[in-house]
This record gives sequence, structure tokens and C-alpha cells, in this order.
Amino acid sequence: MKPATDALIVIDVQNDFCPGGALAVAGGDEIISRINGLMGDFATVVLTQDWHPANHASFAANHPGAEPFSLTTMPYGPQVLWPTHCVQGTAGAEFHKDLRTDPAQLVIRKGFRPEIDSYSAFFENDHNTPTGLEGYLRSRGVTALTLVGLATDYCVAYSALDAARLGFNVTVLEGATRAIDLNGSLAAARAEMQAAGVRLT
Ligand code: VGL
Ligand code: ZN
Repeated sequence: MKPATDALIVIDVQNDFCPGGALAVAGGDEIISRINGLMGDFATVVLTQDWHPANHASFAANHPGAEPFSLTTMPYGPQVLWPTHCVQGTAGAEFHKDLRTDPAQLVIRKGFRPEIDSYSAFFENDHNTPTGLEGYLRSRGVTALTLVGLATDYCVAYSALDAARLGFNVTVLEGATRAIDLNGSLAAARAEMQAAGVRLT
């Protein structure tokens, strides 16, 4: 058992990020048994859920003529336009059926505002609008985070970088993550995380 100051943050282990899903991450389902096993080691377990309305601005389908995986510019900066995924209330947004959810005390949903994406579990993509997770963790005395889940180079990396910036001691268990790896995004995310003092193991 880890000390009570340690929390496990399980990022977006949802059907749409697993094989067969709308934004499938290669091998996304391979990490689930490992994550389930880890849950027993942590007194605090948080799950995140990408949770978009159908009219979300991050969907290529909502930008006439735009291809999935192309880049656009939003008021808050560059934004990848994704295939429609994790729409609120759909099967694709549900957690993978093999993921244990009972040990989690908190499920944090993100990306629910139509006009702004939220990769990070802590802040939306403007790097300013909080999700509330920081307050939850701090008020429970948590100082160290272990991050696992999908995808390494987007939601896991953005969460890890924000957490490090907020002063948490952050470890990403790379073996319990899988990446999208769009145009070198995995290498870039790893370098950024290392530079920010995130431990990659
Ligand atoms: C994610 C792209 C779009 C993720 C979520 O969970 O990494 N990636 N929405
Ligand atoms: Zn999303």
C-alpha cells in the first residue's frame, strides 16, 4: 500500500480510445489489467472521462471541409481536430467494461464545454479554466500522483505537465499508458514531461 499522500489518476480508459473505438489508441485495452491491479495500492483513486457534447469544437465534423487529425487555431491556441469521440451518454464514452471502477472515489469529466477542449485533468486547453481536481486532491492531503491511461501524448501528458506545474510529485507509469503518436507527438510529450520533472517509469 502506498502512503495516504499518493493518488492514482486513471486517464480516459474509455471505449472510444480502445480498439474498435472512434479514436482508437493502438493497444489501448492492453493496459487495463495492470491498472486494475494498481488500484489496490492507492487510498485515493480518480478516474477521468472525456465527455464531449455532440457539437464540440474539437470534432472535425463540426468544421465543414476539415479532415480529422488536421490542425486549427482556437482562441486559446492550436487545436487538433479529432474524429467525433466520447460523446456524452454514448457507448463510446463509457469506461471499458474491463476497467474496475468501484475503487474510484471520484470520476472527473472534462471537455464538456462546446467551445473548448480539455486534455488535462486539471485545466482546460486554455491552461486557465480549472476542472476542480486540484482542490479535491489538495483537500484530501494528496501530494504525489501516479498517472496511467490514454493517451500518453495527449491527456496523460497534459495532465502530468499541469500537475508538475502545480507542485505535485508526478510519475507516469509508461507501461500502463498507450499513445496516439500523431506527427511525433509522443517523443515531444516525453521530452516536455522530462523537462518538467515528471518521472517516467
Ligand atoms: C484525448 C484526444 C482527444 C485523450 C482526448 O484522452 O488523450 N485525445 N480527446
Ligand atoms: Zn476528447
